[in-house]
Amino acid sequence: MLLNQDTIAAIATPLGNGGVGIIRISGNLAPEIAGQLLNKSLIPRYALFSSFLDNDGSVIDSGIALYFPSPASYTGEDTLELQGHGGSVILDMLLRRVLSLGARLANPGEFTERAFLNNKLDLAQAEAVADLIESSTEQSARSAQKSMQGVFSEQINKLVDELTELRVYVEAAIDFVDEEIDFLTDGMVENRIVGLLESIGQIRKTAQQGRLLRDGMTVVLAGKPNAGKSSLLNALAGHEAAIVTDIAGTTRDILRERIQLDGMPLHVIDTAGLRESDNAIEKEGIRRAHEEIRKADKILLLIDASEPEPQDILTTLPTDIDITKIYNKIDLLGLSSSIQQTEQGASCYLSIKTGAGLELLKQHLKQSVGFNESTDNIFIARRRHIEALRKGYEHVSSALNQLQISQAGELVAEDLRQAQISLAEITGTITSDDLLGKIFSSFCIGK
Ligand SMILES: Nc1nc2c(ncn2[C@@H]2O[C@H](COP(=O)(O)OP(=O)(O)O)[C@@H](O)[C@H]2O)c(=O)[nH]1
Ligand SMILES: [Mg+2]
Repeated sequence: MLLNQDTIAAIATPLGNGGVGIIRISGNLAPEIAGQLLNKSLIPRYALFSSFLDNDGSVIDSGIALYFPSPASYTGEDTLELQGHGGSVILDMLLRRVLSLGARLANPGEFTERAFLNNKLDLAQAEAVADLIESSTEQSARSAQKSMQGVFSEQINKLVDELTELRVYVEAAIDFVDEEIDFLTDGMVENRIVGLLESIGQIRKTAQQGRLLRDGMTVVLAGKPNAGKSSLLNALAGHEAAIVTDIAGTTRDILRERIQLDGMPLHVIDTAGLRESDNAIEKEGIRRAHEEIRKADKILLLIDASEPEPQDILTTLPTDIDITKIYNKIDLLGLSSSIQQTEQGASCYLSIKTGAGLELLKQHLKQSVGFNESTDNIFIARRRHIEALRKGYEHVSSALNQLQISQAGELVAEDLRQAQISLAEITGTITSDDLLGKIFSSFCIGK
């Protein structure tokens, strides 16, 4: 994407009335606009109290002007910031005056887009700027701050560097045909590929947590009819969202509730009970239940603790999604509530009816996103990043396969190159205009 030369301007503070309102101007015309607008000369990076003048010399407003000459500014361009009074009419008047001096209105995210194009920050950092502004919890704000400071990008850059180095080595091995076999079978390449897979796997895990902090975790309630799925939805939502009866097969449609657990966003989905059915409506409900289960970040499998374990249902659930078994109705058995962590996942014993164990379950849900723990190591991430990491991982896996099975140097090198491309999309060293347009257009104006 080419950097255009227009000078852009926008009100950077939110709409409405406030103590201070800020207008930002970025581009070559910024110093000239300052010359026309102010009655004093600017000193770079010094707060200058000045009048903001209209073209007839009358005073529109007065306040602080700040000038950041290129390249030491947010966008990397000459930037002028005007801090006036925060009323929408007065700010509009000032903005119109700035536009009359040659600036044009900035598009959403255009300041940050310029910062990206001028190498002030990479794409993951630019996205983190928007994520920081939009954070709805302290944890997501902290992890967005991490990404913005480059913690995520640093790890990606390290991976890309390692991939490049290894690819160059493999390509060199191909050129020395006689020695190719030695180069590729001495174990070094294989060890390094295995190491790369481990590193990508680790970063994927953290990124996945970061994405859940940003977007919220999707939890699907699944299980046999009458296990207590709808009761749990109501208990978590704190109101009667779903109909609860002792008639098996009450829930057919999918029910969705957006819930905050102490500030952690959670999407809870109630589904039809899983069982063999001849009823066309119930069958459709069960089909939809499976569809939601496949898309979940976590499955809560509701089990009536007073009944035998539903092995038949367990085998129909995806193996790559986290499952927590909820043994409900412990009040019928006189058991006390508890939660156990096993290799296969967690098991939680509770009674939705008496409320015993619900708090344990909530803690468990927060913990599985790392919400309760310190967010020291978590950086914010988006679905796009997870997808790029997944592709990168697959290409490196494929490289390992090529090496072990066919010892085909060219194919190994090609897989490593593809992995490099996938990962570089995260920081934006390789991107398309489409992607940039999509990312920056979702920003607010003035950022
Ligand atoms: N004794 C007891 N009954 C419960 C408990 N949780 C739910 N139930 C009852 O189990 C029946 C089925 O509940 P429901 O939430 O509709 O189950 P679903 O079919 O899985 O959605 C209802 O009569 C509930 O009142 C519990 O913890 N203890
Ligand atoms: Mg139900």
